[in-house]
Amino acid sequence: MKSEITKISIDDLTYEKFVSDFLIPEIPLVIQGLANFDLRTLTPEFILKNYTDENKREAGWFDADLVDNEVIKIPSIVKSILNRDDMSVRQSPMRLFMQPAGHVTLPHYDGNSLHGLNQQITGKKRWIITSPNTPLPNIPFMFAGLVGENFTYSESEHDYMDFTTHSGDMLFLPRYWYHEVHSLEKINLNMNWVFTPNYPNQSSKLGRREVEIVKLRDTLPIINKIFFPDKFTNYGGQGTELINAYCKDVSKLRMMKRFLIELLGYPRLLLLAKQIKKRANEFSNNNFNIN
Ligand SMILES: O=C(O)CCC(=O)C(=O)O
Ligand SMILES: [Fe+2]
Repeated sequence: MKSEITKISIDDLTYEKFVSDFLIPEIPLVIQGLANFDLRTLTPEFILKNYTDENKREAGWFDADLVDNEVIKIPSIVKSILNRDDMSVRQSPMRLFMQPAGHVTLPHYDGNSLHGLNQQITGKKRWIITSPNTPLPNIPFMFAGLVGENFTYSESEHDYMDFTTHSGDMLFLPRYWYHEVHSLEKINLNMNWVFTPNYPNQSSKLGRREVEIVKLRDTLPIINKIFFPDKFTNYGGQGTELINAYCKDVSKLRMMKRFLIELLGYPRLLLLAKQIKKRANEFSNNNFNIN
């Protein structure tokens, strides 16, 4: 079913309401009306000059350490969330995305069980996000959709939302929600603060898949080498403690079933590999490529 995302102005949203109605039940929300940035100083040129450390280049974004200064002021709601005892925050929890008009980020969900608070700075982005209960087919062991370029969402198969973020909007995107993101204006810049709950959530299909994959990665470390670019020992920014918490009630049998389910995706992957690779390359090449 297609549904509307809830939108609430920051003036009408208390931290307590955000936590009880969205963060803990893991429900997406657009918070509107944030005025923490001065667009005269936080320009694309400023971002290009200060946030292109090649050591922090990732698949389709740049990581950055947390800053809270005159130019990038972290909204107080974000600060309170990053300081919570039940959330784990990685070393460089800020992600920057800046793409030209027409760019489409291929459908995927974020690894490391990340929640994101994703603020639109410049331009506009169209988001199509899909519930972790009705996910797209997954690339074996990974977090991107096993779908071709002509994939369409279906009201009968997917619970999804389709909306646009404008400058000053901040999307709370809970873990395991698939997202496909279209860049709509000439320059489209958004900034995502990411964090991982230090408890699993097995109430959805993808939440169950994740704990099974964490168990597999813990039991058969070779899987990490083959499939995952990031260091498993740093899972969710914390490593062992989180890994144990996530996979503690996954039996060996359940883990092996997951292994087999993932292997079953290979024939389809072979069929779609070229298209998916092309889209993944676009995600990498278009980032910060705004001229
Ligand atoms: O903004 C985009 O195009 C992609 C954003 C994204 O994937 C994320 O914030 O996790
Ligand atoms: Fe993402």
